[in-house]
Amino acid sequence: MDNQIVTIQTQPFEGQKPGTSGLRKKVKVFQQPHYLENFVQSVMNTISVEDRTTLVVGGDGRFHNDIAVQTILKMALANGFKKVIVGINGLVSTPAASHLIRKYNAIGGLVLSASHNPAGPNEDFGIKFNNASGSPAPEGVTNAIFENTQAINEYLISDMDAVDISDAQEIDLNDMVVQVVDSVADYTELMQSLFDFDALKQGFASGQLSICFDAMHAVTGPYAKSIFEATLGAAEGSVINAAPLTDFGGGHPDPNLVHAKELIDIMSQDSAPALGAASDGDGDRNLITGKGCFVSPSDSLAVIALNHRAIPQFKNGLAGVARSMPTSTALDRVAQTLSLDCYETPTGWKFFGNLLDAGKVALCGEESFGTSGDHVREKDGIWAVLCWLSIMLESNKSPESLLRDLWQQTGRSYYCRHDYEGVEGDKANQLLAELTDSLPTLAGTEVSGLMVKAADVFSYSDPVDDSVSNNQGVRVFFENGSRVVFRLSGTGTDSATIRVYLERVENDPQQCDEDAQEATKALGEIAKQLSKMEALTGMTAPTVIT
Ligand code: VG1
Ligand code: CO
Repeated sequence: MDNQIVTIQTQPFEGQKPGTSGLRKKVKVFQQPHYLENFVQSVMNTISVEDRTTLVVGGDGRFHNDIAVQTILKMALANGFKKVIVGINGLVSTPAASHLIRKYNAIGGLVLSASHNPAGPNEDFGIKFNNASGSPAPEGVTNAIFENTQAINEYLISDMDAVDISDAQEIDLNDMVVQVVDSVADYTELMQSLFDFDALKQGFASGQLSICFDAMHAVTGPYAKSIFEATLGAAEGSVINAAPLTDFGGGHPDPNLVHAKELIDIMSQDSAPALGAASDGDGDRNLITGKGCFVSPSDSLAVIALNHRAIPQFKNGLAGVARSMPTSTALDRVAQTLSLDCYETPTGWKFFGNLLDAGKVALCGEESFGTSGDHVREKDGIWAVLCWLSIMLESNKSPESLLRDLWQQTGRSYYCRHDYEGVEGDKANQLLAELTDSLPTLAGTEVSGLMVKAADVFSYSDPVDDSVSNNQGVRVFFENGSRVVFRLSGTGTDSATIRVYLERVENDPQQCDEDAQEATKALGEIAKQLSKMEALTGMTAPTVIT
C-alpha cells in the first residue's frame, strides 16, 4: 500500500491531562482538528523509538471509536511501530485490551473509552494508555504525557486510506503489520483457562445455576453471549441488551441500582434467575445481585476474598488483597480472618498495577463496581461474574446466603455513596479546600452525637516504587468505627462531581439486616454538615445514591 508520512504542524490544547482513567472529554472536543492527534503523539513521544514494537488498539465501540482507531493506525505507522493489534471493527473491552497487551507482548495499548459515561455525538469520548503489563499508565507516565501535550508543535501521520478491520486478518502495510483479532475468542479462552468451565456448564445444565446478564447495549454483549450462552450453556436470552450500539441505546451504561433498573426489576420477580449481573460501557465494572438482593461492590469483593478457594485461579491461595481507599473495610476484616496482606490504594485501577506486578496481591477491588484478579491489569466485569458463579456452584448457596455468611463471620459494613453532580468546578474545589482547612481541629469534637476520632487527607506511598500520590481524598473517622470520605471525581467531562462515601460498621451479627441507605442516612447528614454542602453548593441532597 502506498503511503506518505506527513508532518503536521500543531499547537498545544489546554487541559489534556489524564484523570482517574485517561483523558475524557465531549466528542465535540475530540472532533476538533488535531485534538486526538496531539494526545496520541504525546503518548507515542513517551515511548522510545526502539521500543515501538507492538501496540494494541481498541475501544468500547462508542460514537467516534471507528474514526479514532483509523487515526491511531495512521499515526502508529508514521511513528515507526512494527505491529498494531486491533479488535474486529475496533471493538475491545477494557479487560480484553489488557489481556491482548499481555498475550501479544505489546509495549502498551491505546484504549478508547469513556466507560459508563453516555455516548453519542453530543456525549463523551475518552482515551487512555496502558503499559506493557496491561495496566493503566501510572502517574509518572501520565504526567509525562501531559507535559508532552503542553509543548507539542507537530505530529506524524500517514496519508494512507482507512484499513479494513471488519474481519480477523493480517494486513501488511510494508513497514507495519495490522493484525485484526477476534478479541472475544481470545478473552473467552482466557476465562476458560482460569475457571472450571466443565463444572460451570454442568451447573447450568442441572439448573443449579442460571443468570440474567445485562450488557446495557455496550461492549460486553458479544463476550457475555460467547461465554455464558454459547460456552457455558446458559439459556438463550440470558444476556439482555446484548447488541453493542454506538450510543449505548441512549442509556447510561453504569451498572448500579439507578441505571441497571431493567435488571433489578427482573431480579425482584419470583421467576428471577439465581444470579443477576450487569457491566458498564467498556466491560470493566460489574454489578452483582441475587433474587431481590443487591450485593454492594465492597461486599462482593469481600465475598470473593472469603470464598477464594472456590475459584480455580486462587486454589493455591491468595498472595494478598487490595482495595481503593473509599471502598469499605469489609475486605480488611476478611483479610484479617484469613491472615492475608491487605493494601489500601487511591481511587483508580492504575494504583493496583505495581502491587499486582510485584505479586503482592492477586485480588483487587473498588467500591465503584470494579473487581479483578492478577490475570489482567484492569478491572474485569465478566471475570467477577464467573467468580460468583463458581462460588455459588461450590457452596450451593444463593448470593443472599453468601452475603449473610460474610456478615456472620466478619460483621457488616453498611455502605453508601452519595454523588453531588453538576457542581461548578470552583465551588467544588472550595468545598474540599475549606474541609481540608477544618481538619486539624476536628479530632475530639462531636458532630450530631458522633465523636470524631481522626481526620486527614489521604496520601499514598507506593510500596513497590516508593512514588507518592498526595491529596487523594479527605477522610473523617469516628470513634464508633464509622467513616466518611470526600473526593472529587476525576472522570467527568464538564462540571464537577463531589463524591461522599459513607461507611458504618456493625459487628453484631444480629444487627445486619437494615437497609444500607437507611443505615447510613445519619452519616450522610453529618457529611453535609461537615462539608457545608448546602451553603457552598446550594445542594440539599445528592443527585445519585448507590
Ligand atoms: C470513577 C470511580 C473509580 C474508577 C474510575 C474509572 O472515578 O470512582 O473507582 O476507577 O471511575 O472507572 P472518579 O474519579 O470519577 O471517582 V471506569 O469503569 O469509569 O473506567
Ligand atoms: Co468502565
